[in-house]
Amino acid sequence: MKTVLITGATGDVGTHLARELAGKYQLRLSDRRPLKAKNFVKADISTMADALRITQGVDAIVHLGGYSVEGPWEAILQANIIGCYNVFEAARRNGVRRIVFPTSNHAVGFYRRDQTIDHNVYPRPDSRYGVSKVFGEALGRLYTDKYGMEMYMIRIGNVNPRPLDKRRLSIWISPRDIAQLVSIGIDKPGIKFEIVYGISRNKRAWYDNSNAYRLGYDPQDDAEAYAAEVLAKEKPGDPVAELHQGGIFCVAEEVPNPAAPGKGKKK
Ligand code: 15L
Repeated sequence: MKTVLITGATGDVGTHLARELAGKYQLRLSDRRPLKAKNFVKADISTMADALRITQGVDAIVHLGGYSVEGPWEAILQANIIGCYNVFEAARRNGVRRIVFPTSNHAVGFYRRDQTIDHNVYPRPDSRYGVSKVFGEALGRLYTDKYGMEMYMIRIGNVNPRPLDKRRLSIWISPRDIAQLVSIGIDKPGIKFEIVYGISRNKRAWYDNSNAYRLGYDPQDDAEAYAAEVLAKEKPGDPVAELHQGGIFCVAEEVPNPAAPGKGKKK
C-alpha cells in the first residue's frame, strides 16, 4: 500500500479526501491546525524544516495546504507561494517523485462563460489567489523539466456534496469524483506533467476535460441533477462576475475565508 501525504488535511477538500481514500492508501494527514487522528502530523509548511519533516518517506503528496480564497497578499504569499515552494522542494530533497497539486478554476477564472477551455489555455487568473495557483502550476512544470518529478495538476472547480449555485453547476465536483481523480494522479504510471480539470461530468461544464478522460477519469456525477433546485434559488449578481468563469473572484478584493477564526473550517 502506498504512503500518501495530504497537506491541508483539516480543510473541506482534505476532509473529503481523507474519508474517501482511507483504506486505499496509508495516509499521513498534515495541517497547521490540529486534528484528532492517529495518522496526523502538525506542521506549518511556510517553514522548510516542517515541509522536510512531513514529506519524508512518502510515495506521493497531495498538496492541498494553503489559503483557499482571494485575500490579503501577505497570507497568500506565506501559504501559497512560500508554502508551495517548500513542499515541492522538500519533496525533491526527500526523493518523493509524485505530487498531486490541486490548483483551481481561479487560475483561469477570467475566461468568459461562453468559452470552452481545455488544459492547454494560457492562464487567466482572476485574483491574487488565482495567481498563486498559476505559480504552483509553473513550479510543477519546472520540477518536471529540471528534476524529472511527476506532477499532476487538478484545476478544481468546487468540491461539495451538492452544487451551491448556478456557477457551481458548471464547475462542481462530487467527493467521490474528486477522490477518483486524485487516485489517478497518485497511481497512474508514466505521468510527467499533466493538467486536468476537477469537475464531475457536468452538462454545463465550461471545460473540455478530455485530458482527464484520456488518463482514465470516468466521473460518476453530473451537477444537472440539482439544476432545477439550484436555479430556483439563484439571485442576479455582479455583471462582471456573471460574465466570467471565476465569478465573484473577478471583482472582489476579498472573498469570505472559511479558515478565518469563527468562520468554520478551512477549505
Ligand atoms: C476555490 O478555489 C476555493 O478553494 C473554494 O473555496 C471555492 O471558492 C472554489 O474555488 C469555487 O470557485 O467555488
